Amino acid sequence: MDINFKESLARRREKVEDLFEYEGMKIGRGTYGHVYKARRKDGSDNKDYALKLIEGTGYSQSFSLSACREVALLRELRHPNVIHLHRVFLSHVDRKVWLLVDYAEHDLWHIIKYHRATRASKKPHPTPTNMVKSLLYQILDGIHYLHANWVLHRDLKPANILVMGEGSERGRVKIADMGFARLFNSPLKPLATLDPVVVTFWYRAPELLLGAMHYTKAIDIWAIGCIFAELLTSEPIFHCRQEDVESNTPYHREQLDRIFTVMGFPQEKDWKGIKMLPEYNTLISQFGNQKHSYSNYSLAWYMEKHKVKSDSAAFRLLQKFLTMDPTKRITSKDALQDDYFIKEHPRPSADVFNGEPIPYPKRECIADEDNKDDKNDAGKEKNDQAKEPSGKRVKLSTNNVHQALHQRL
Ligand code: 0SO
Repeated sequence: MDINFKESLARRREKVEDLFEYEGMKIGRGTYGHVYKARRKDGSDNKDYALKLIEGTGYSQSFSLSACREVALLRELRHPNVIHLHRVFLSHVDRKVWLLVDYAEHDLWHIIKYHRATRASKKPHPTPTNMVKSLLYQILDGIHYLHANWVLHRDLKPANILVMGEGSERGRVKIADMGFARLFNSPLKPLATLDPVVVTFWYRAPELLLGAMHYTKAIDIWAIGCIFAELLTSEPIFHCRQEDVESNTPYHREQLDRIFTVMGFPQEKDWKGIKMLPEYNTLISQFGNQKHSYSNYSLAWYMEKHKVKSDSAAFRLLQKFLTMDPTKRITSKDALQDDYFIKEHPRPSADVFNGEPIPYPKRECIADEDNKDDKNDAGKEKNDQAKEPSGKRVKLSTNNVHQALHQRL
């Protein structure tokens, strides 16, 4: 490229640090990079934004291909319940990519944790029932949009469901992805081989645990069922001791045991395709002669224990999400039309907080040590939630990545 042209481009290029104030405002850190809370310096709006910094690692010429993927995906999507990418800043000199996205003050991981903590107190208050309904409706709306566009989420869990705080979008769900699982685009790709990391399989559909080769919409729907149950009870429905992942297998005996202890053991008449799954033989050899010990368990019994009536509209819909046979699971489209939303009052609201004061604490800033060795800290930020290993770094010329992004932007 003409050197003068290149220089004039560099001069005219807007810099993130000239337009946004974010110093000392780090709110998230992980293997993916860093997230800052940010404000426009010119005050042209008074909104908060999140700035996600994706760094090429210290190794020169090495760059994460995931940055490319994330930008390519997010710039195509626009829906009120999916995180919005406002802008991308490329900083050529230090080879950084900055994504300017919505700032959400809350997320379901913190919201559920808050309500769960109140149970130990004198006056427990579970998540309000109208809030549960509005949350579920907006999650389904966002997922229906993604699925209609053949985008599968693949890692739905409470930490990825953000909720907007005070402002013009108060109480609106934004589906996001902190972006760990996405780096493993095949469900069979081992989460191991990197550092021993703690991962949760609580939101994983049974067919994945039995070795299904592809992600499907039904896998996202199972996860939504798990989140719905957790909102209703403040308890992760398929809670399981967290394993250190060192095996290469998708099969996790303890997680399957937990699912059967809630749902009962799957009967072949209910799930015809189960025999075709790669780990079916493992399942039968390990559970075959004890499957009768699960015969007293059912979702209805589990939910009744947690004070959710099995003749309620909420329970009937939950059962349609948490159906073992993925081909029989409800779709997001049908779920949006369910009696729970259409017939039963109250109707879901645009502000999930329903105009009530928001009791949840705001996000706290974390120390910005500016260190290069965040990899070791990544596993410590949330001790009750999935930790997934660092991104697969792809050797690429940084210049090529910047060029690829420039062509599309
Ligand atoms: O706000 C954030 O963090 C705190 C801690 C403040 C909550 N982080 C903002 C993350 C923004 N990125 C994001 O949501 N990415 C993303 C969304 C999605 C869909 C599926 C919901 C559309 N995918 N991704 C995504 C894509 C993430 C990572 C990669 C590599 C690709």
